[in-house]
Formats: sequence, C-alpha cells, structure tokens
Amino acid sequence: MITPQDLFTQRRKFMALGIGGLVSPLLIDKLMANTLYGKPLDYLKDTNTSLKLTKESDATSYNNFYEFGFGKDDPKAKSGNFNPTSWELSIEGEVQNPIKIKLEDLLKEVRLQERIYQLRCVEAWSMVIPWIGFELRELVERVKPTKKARFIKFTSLYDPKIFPMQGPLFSGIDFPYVEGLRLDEAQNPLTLLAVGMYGKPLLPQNGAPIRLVVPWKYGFKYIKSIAKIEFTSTQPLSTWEKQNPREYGFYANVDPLISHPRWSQASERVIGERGRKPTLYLNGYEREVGYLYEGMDRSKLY
Ligand SMILES: Nc1nc2c(c(=O)[nH]1)N[C@H]1C(S)=C(S)[C@@H](COP(=O)(O)O)O[C@H]1N2
Ligand SMILES: [Mo]
Repeated sequence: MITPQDLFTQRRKFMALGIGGLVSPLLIDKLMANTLYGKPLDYLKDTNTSLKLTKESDATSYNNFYEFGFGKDDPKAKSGNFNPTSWELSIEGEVQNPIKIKLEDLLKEVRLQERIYQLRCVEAWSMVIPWIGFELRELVERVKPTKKARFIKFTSLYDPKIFPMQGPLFSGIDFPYVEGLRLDEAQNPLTLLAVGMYGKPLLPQNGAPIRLVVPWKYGFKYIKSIAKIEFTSTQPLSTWEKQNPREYGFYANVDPLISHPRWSQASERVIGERGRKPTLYLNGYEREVGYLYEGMDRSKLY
C-alpha cells in the first residue's frame, strides 16, 4: 500500500531527478484519496479545483516575516544564516502528555499530505500554495488536552542572532511572534502544520521548518518557525492584536463584508496575475468551517 509518506518521499525523488513537473500535486491528492469527515478530500477542496497555483518563485520571494525586516524581499534576502536543522518543538500547558520532540521524530508519527489552499493576506493580496503538512488535530490527539484547554497558543523561535529585527535596535514589535486558535478551530481538518511546499521542505523565508496554515483566516495567523505550542484555558493575545487591536483581532477570519479600518477587504490582488478578484467569505472555505462561527457576530471576527 502506498502511504502519503511514501508519496512525499517519492515526489522528492522525482524532484531530485528534475522531473517533478511530471507528478502534478493534483494527481498526488487524487492518489492519496484521504477522507475527512468521511468525505473524500476532493469534496473538501471542491471550491478550489479552479485555483491556479502561484509560481513557486513568487511564493518564495514575496514574503511577510517581520523578524527579518518589513520589506517583502527581506525574508529571502536576509535569512541566509537561518539553518533550521535539529529543530525541537515543545508542546505544553493544559495537556495530559506534554512533550519535547525533535521535528524529525514527530514527522515519523504523522500522516503527511499535500493540500492546495488559497492564502489571503490581510493586505488584500492572495496566492495559491501546494502545502505539505499534517493535520494539527493529529498532534492534539497525541498530547491529550485537559478539560481546561480551550485555546492553543503558538510561539515562533526567539533568537536575535538569527532574526535581526529581534535585536536591541528594533523595538516596534514585541517578539517572539505569537498566534492562537480556539481548540475547535485547531481541530478542524483544514488546519495544518506545514513542513513543506511545492514538494520540498519549507525555505527559511516561508517559515522553516514548521508553520501554521489556517486557510480561512488572514495570513498573519499562519505563524512561522514555531518553537512552542501551548494549550491554554484563556484566549492568547496574538502579536498583531497586541500591536493594534482595532485593526487586527484574534479571529482574523477572511470576510469581504468587514473592511479593514484603512482599506476594503471586498477584493484581492492575485499575485502573479493581472487585476483583482472578489474575496469570498472565509476565503472560500465556508462549507468546511462555517459551523465554527454559528451564532457569532461576523463584525467581531476580524
Ligand atoms: N513569525 C512570523 N510569522 C508570520 C509572519 C511574521 O512576520 N512572523 N507574517 C505573517 C503574515 S502577515 C503572512 S501574510 C504570512 C506570509 O507567509 P508567506 O511569506 O509564506 O507567504 O506569514 C505570517 N506568519
Ligand atoms: Mo499578512
């Protein structure tokens, strides 16, 4: 039987041979034939089958990773010294089985999958990226949240030797970068911890070696280079909410009807394409995640 892990390795072999193009990400998805909520993966991605992949060179050179600088080209240009090998993740807080684990050991235990999702940044641009990762819920099940756990707080690596903006000269943002999810959002099958994209391990500028992917939320929720995952009973204060709570909330749900105080969110610039397209509620994933927000006031979920 072919496991997703095999396909991942196989694809990397193909990439090494320079014939990666022959193995289309869509084909791999079909081959994997995973089911979520008992439905084939294809069903869950129905809304996206028409999405055209962003060029890999765009997705790896137009980035937001403020630890390296505010410019879109800073992350690629300034991450040369970041070599995230022998990475350790700490999973702690309100869990029965806290662990400190090497990423390579964790990856032996999880089911790696390829997922094509659209990423919508709060700055009103979007890309379509073929991620490789595993469902965050697999990790949640492994560490067993206590009854008190209601949220998950994620913290990026703190190391001013690697990240120039964490140094003493810069104090505009309170690093390390922090993000959070409600536990039920974290357990939705769409939520991934990504370790690769375009069939290869993540590059430093994209948040190597492990980052969050929550496709129905604005890009700033996709916290990069995660070092700590903490289960909490209270809602974590994320970096951008702390910085400017009027403009960036905890939820950060994509919503064309709720404008950012300084610009409309009704449409988006598609990176690598001409023109704009309308933005969809929950970035097009309403069918999969709409239930999470039933009875809540949409205007408060920015
Ligand atoms: N640690 C950290 N994670 C981060 C950011 C950051 O500045 N620091 N920027 C976020 C923002 S605003 C976006 S849009 C996405 C961009 O991911 P990409 O560069 O891989 O497209 O990463 C998010 N994750
Ligand atoms: Mo963003």
